[in-house]
Amino acid sequence: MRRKITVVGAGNVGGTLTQRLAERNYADLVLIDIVEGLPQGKALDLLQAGPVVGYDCNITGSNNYEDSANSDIVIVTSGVARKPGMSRDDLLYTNMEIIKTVTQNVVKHSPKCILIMVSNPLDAMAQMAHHVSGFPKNRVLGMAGVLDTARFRTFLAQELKVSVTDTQAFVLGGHGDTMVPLLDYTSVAGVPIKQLIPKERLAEIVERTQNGGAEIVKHLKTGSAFYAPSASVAQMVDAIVYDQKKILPCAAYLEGEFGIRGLFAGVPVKLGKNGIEQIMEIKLSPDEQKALQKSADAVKELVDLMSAKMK
Ligand code: LAC
Repeated sequence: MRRKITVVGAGNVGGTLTQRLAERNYADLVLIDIVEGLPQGKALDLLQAGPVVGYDCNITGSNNYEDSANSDIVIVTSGVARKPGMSRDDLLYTNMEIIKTVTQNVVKHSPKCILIMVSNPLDAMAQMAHHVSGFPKNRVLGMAGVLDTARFRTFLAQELKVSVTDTQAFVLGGHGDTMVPLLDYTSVAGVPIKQLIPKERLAEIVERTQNGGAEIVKHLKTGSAFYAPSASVAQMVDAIVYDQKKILPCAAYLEGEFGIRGLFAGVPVKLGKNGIEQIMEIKLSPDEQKALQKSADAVKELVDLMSAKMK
């Protein structure tokens, strides 16, 4: 049987992600949305690009989760996006209801899938999906670290006028302005970043990374980023589909790792065919550990708000 991947949410992230996955040609795809016609129209349009681009996977658009049945991987992009001036946290109550319903539907039809969460506030929504699904922790993860790291790498490459492919970095923590770029694990062609960029300038680049999503929302005015977010998800899907055992920063459920318990936060994980196969407990400096804890505390605040609302 062909591999099957479902993308829930046919907005900009979902549509662009479906295009990226179609062009990889490794799975049949289902695009689901509650808006009638939107997933059908986008799926048909993508299908008609197949003869030109050279992919032959099936792409179905639907408003019905039955069409997503028995998916191997389900990516959830549903929910409202930020408007200028809003933080990701401002989306909490609206998106938690959406994610609850979506997760119930996904689980009902694809009980064995790996669930990748993309909706914001990311870590809280991953926590919600984990809770509602009852899935083991290796099968629920969130996309944010790859995106945040990509932004950091882009800015570093711009600063040094080098290829982005030469930059290596890790951004951990929650997907919010408390995220933690790890400078000791950041390098350019193997040269530690601290040798290449003065401290003050590096701090500015870190700050721009932390506000990377908001910078784009400010430009777009009517929505948030989608090219880099969808590319980041696609890299995670590749790691799972090809069982690459790739080390990527992802939101994962922590049970004591990095001193964090019972909470999702962005950490380096090994991604393979079983989803999260290992959490890499890399060594952090005391400052970084403190910053990661602060970031986890920010996630905890949101999780507590959700728990109170659900009672
Ligand atoms: C961003 C939003 C999607 O970081 O969280 O662009």
